[in-house]
This record gives sequence, structure tokens and C-alpha cells, in this order.
Amino acid sequence: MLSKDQIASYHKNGFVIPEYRLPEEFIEKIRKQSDELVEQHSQFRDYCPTLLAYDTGFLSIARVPEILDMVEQILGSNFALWNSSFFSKPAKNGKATPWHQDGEYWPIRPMATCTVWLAIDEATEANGCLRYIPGSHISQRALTHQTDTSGAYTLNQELKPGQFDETNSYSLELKAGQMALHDSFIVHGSRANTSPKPRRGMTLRYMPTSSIFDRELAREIASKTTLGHVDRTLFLMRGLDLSGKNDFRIRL
Ligand SMILES: O=C(O)CCC(=O)C(=O)O
Repeated sequence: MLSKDQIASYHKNGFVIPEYRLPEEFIEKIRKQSDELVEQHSQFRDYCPTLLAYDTGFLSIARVPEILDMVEQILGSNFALWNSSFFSKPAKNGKATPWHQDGEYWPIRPMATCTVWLAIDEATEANGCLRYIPGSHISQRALTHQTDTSGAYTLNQELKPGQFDETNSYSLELKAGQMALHDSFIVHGSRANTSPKPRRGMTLRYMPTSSIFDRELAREIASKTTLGHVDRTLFLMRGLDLSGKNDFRIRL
């Protein structure tokens, strides 16, 4: 569980690193599952945006009670998992993730998500660990992104320069099995991996059910981008659907 200070730190900085760490056997299982996924779907060599659409086995990680307890401390007792993705960042030529805020193309209103970023390998500055700009979530405001279609990055949405101060970045160095929780408005990104070690990271995206996963908006977004989340299945993890408007129909 998170301490009072850790919860306060999440709200102040936009992220927190709990003491809890997933056991190595668990992480080894995820490595195998993700290797199999990339073997079957080579397009996910760097990034798989929607893990559960390909392997619902990953749901067992999203249901780890210790993780849910911490998410509940941040979001309250009614929340759903709406996505999970995988940033593979292989050794030697793993792609960078540009500075961005999550949520540019997420059909959630009001926008709210707590992401659990789980280290599948040790993440260091050398292999391109995630970097946060602490406090950049405070205004809960979407900044301006531009699209990069070069294919050079894991994601094609990049913040336009001048909206944050990179010199204040925090490098999220973690041991395998450690994790961080972050707010959807925090500015974050990661450098390319040119090291001999892979830097795999898995994300679990949880939203409070007071927000609505708006399928109509998802369709609108899908018409403008390659990833619209129209078919995401929502999995109620704790409590009730407070909005009364979320659709939990299985679409996988
Ligand atoms: O792992 C990375 O390089 C990027 C992760 C990310 O953008 C996210 O967790 O939202």
C-alpha cells in the first residue's frame, strides 16, 4: 500500500514509485508472453498499443490485488481497466518515446487515468528508462501535440516545444518488477535504447468509473488517427459504474 506521503507525492509530482515489487517468477512469465506476442506479431517489435486484444492472459497482471489496492488509493474505490500496452524497446536499436501527455487520443471524459508502468527489465538511463517532468500534470490541461509520421518513435504524438522544461526531468530507474503510478496529464518520454540490454515496460491503464469511456468519441477519434480505441473492452476492477454510462460488453 502507498503511505500518506506517497499519495501526496503522486498528487504533487504526478507520479509515485511504491515499495511493492512483483516477484521475479511473475516477471519471467510476462517476458515469455511478450516474446511470444512479438514472434507472432512482428509489428509489435517496439510497441504494442493494445495487449489485451491479443492475449487476455495479461489480465492476470492487471488483477494483482496489491496493484489494485494502490490504484484504489489514487482513484477511489470504483475503477475499471480500459487498456494495457507494451513498450518493448529492444537492445541496441529500441525506439525513443517522444515527450507527450497521455490522453491526446483517449476517449475518456472527464479525462482521468492512473497508469501503472511496470518494469519488465531493469530500466536505467543507459537503456532508455522513462522520464517524467514532475508537476507537469498540475493544471490538468492538455498541451499541444504535433504528429510525427517518420516511424522513428514508439508513438507518433509529440509535444510541441516550449511547453515544459526538460532540464527538470526525473529518470525513472527501476529494477525489474518495480513500478510507478502516473497521472494521464504528466509530461513523459524516453530516449532510444542503444545499450546491449532490452528495456521492456508494460502499462496498465485504470480509469475511475465516474468518467465515461465514450464510444462515440472513440469513433470520431478513430476517423482521424490509426488508433481510436473503439473496440476496447472495459473491465470493472473494483466497485460500481458510477457514471451509469460505461459499456462493459466484451469485444475481444
Ligand atoms: O515506456 C515508454 O517509453 C513510454 C511509456 C508511456 O508513454 C506511457 O506509459 O504512457
